Amino acid sequence: MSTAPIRLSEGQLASYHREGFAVVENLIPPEQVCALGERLREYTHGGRSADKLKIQVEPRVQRGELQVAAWGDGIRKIDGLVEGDELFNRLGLDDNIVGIIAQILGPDLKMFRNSLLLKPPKVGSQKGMHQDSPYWPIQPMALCSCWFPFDEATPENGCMGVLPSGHLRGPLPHQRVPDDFVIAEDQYSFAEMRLVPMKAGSGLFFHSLLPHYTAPNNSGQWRRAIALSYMSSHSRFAGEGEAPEYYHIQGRTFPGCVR
Ligand SMILES: O=C(O)CCC(=O)C(=O)O
Repeated sequence: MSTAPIRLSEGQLASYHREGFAVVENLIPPEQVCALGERLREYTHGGRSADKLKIQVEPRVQRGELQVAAWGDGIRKIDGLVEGDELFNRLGLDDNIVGIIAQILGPDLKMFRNSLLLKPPKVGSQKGMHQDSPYWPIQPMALCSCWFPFDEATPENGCMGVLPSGHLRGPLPHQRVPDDFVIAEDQYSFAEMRLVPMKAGSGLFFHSLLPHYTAPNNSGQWRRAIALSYMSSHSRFAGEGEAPEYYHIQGRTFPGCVR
């Protein structure tokens, strides 16, 4: 039985452009979320080699300030599974995700990055308020990420918090603080933040200039999520050195633009 593709309604699309984000419930079926979670656990807790993965450990674990029972309980981030694992590859090319991204960015698409963002219980630290584009060497600053949790994301375990319409302010001044790079505090108020609790498999689509934040996970529940970040193939590489080759998602490429 074929099911209708999931797309943003006109109202949701208008809301995305106005507020900088849109939530799509039941984006990924529970059995697929479960299979991805199991695959992830094989990498982090045994069964599959993690040697080729780009892994970032929680800073306090890395410095020896916090002990964890198993190596996988201290991981904060894993990059590049869409390129390196067939299950995650299918996710990066998923018709519903890519179809919605194409509604937002147009039909010619490259992937900028994909990151698993893990907040192990009692270990996962906060990610301070930031915009993604100031971290990224891509112009114009108009990428779109699909972020979805593998576990229910709650205020207690570190769901997303966003500053609605903050993307309309353009890039904001950021500053380095210990273990992070965040929007300068005088640029916003935490009171304006909207928390976005989400069920596992629901998707948050957000603009690369939308300020966002996640709290530390002080709960006893895991919060595992993935961020799939896409850009139009009309984008330009504005970083130092030779432009990398980005993962092609669909459509055309253009001379002088990201390859
Ligand atoms: O998942 C998180 O905790 C933070 C995610 C995030 O900040 C991002 O994807 O840019």
